[in-house]
Parts: sequence; structure tokens; C-alpha cells
Amino acid sequence: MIDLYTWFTPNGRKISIMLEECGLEYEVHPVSLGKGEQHQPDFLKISPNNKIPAIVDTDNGLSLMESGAILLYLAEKSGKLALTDEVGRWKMMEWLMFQMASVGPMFGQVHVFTKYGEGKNEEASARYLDEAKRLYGVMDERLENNHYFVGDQYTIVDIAIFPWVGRWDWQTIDLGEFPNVKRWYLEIADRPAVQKGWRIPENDQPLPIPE
Ligand SMILES: N[C@@H](CCC(=O)N[C@@H](CS)C(=O)NCC(=O)O)C(=O)O
Repeated sequence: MIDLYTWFTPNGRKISIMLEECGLEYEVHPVSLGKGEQHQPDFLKISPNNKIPAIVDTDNGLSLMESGAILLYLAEKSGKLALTDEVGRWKMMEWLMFQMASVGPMFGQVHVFTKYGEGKNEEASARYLDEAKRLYGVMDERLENNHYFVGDQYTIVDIAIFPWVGRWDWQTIDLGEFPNVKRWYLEIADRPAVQKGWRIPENDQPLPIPE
């Protein structure tokens, strides 16, 4: 059984979607970021960087923070949503690192400066939005010749990127300018496990669907 500590944010949703997809039994423990619960001493014992998501596997007592590590662990434990041949495994690592090092941090800054801080710091907003658009271009090119990020198979890389692209409206991005990303997004948004995982922990934010 997996104890999932999470909130309804892009990084949190990666793991609720993954758990819905891979079918492992889990229990949700909401950590309200608005109330500052990520700083509580009990939570810091499992997530020393005071961020969600985090998990505890009650089968072996292992606790993990960092969504990339958690996705890899759950893929290995369930035997699902990962490539296991040598080349495929390393391409999966490559694009997972791309998400963790670029898409997540840069899109996160767009949310801070372009959505929540609109008009407060034009230079920072433009800098991060330009970088986000460049990253959308990289993803669009990748998806031109690959059905998913790592070839023909839906993997943890798609799950890692999906909730960040799902905030294209917050990022003032027109997905119509990135047709391959839009095609990929619409297909994944149609998956029942993704729709369920988006709503965990219980929240009233519908899964955004572009026209
Ligand atoms: N690299 C981390 C980032 C996690 C992260 O930034 N989580 C945010 C929510 S999306 C958070 O918990 N923020 C609370 C805080 O910084 O106090 C991961 O991928 O798990």
C-alpha cells in the first residue's frame, strides 16, 4: 500500500495519475499548501525539502520525495509504464530529466510571474514565458515523429509532462501553435485514469480541454 502525500498541483497530479494508471493500492493524505502544511515536522520527516508530492510504501517503509524518483519507483514496483530495454530505458530517463529540470521549473516560474503576479514584473514574466514557448517548441518537434515522448509507448514521461501542459491557459499559451503537443494532450486527457488522477485530492478544477 502506498501512502500518497499530495495537493492539486502539477507535481502532485503526476503521482495521483500514475497511481491510477498502474493500479497500485493507495491512500491519499492531502497536504494543504495554502495552510502551510508542507512545513509541519511530521511531513518534513518524509519530505525534507518541504514539497509535495511524497510517498511512503508501507510494504517496506521506504519514503520518497521528488516526483521523478517517485514515478520511477512506482513504475518499477508495478512493472508498468516504463521501458525496460537498454535504449528505451535511457531515452525515458533523458526525457524525464528534461521534464524535471526544464518543463517543471520554467513553467512554474510562468505561473508565478505571468498568472499570479500578472503586471508586477514584466521582465521576469517575459523571460520565463519566452523559455516556456521555446520548450513547447522542443516538445512539438519531439512529438512530430514520436507518438509519445519515448516512441510508441505511453510512459511515466508522458505522465510527468501532462499536468504542466494542462496549465497552458495559465501560461497564456495557444496550444493551436503546437499541433503535435495538442494532439498528444487531447489523447492523454481522454484516459479515465488521467481524469480521475486530476481530481486528487478532491478539488473543483476541471481538466482543461483546448478547443
Ligand atoms: N522537484 C520537485 C518539485 C516539487 C514542488 O515544487 N512542489 C510544489 C507544488 S507543485 C510544492 O510543494 N510547493 C510548496 C512549497 O514550496 O512550499 C518534484 O518534482 O517533486
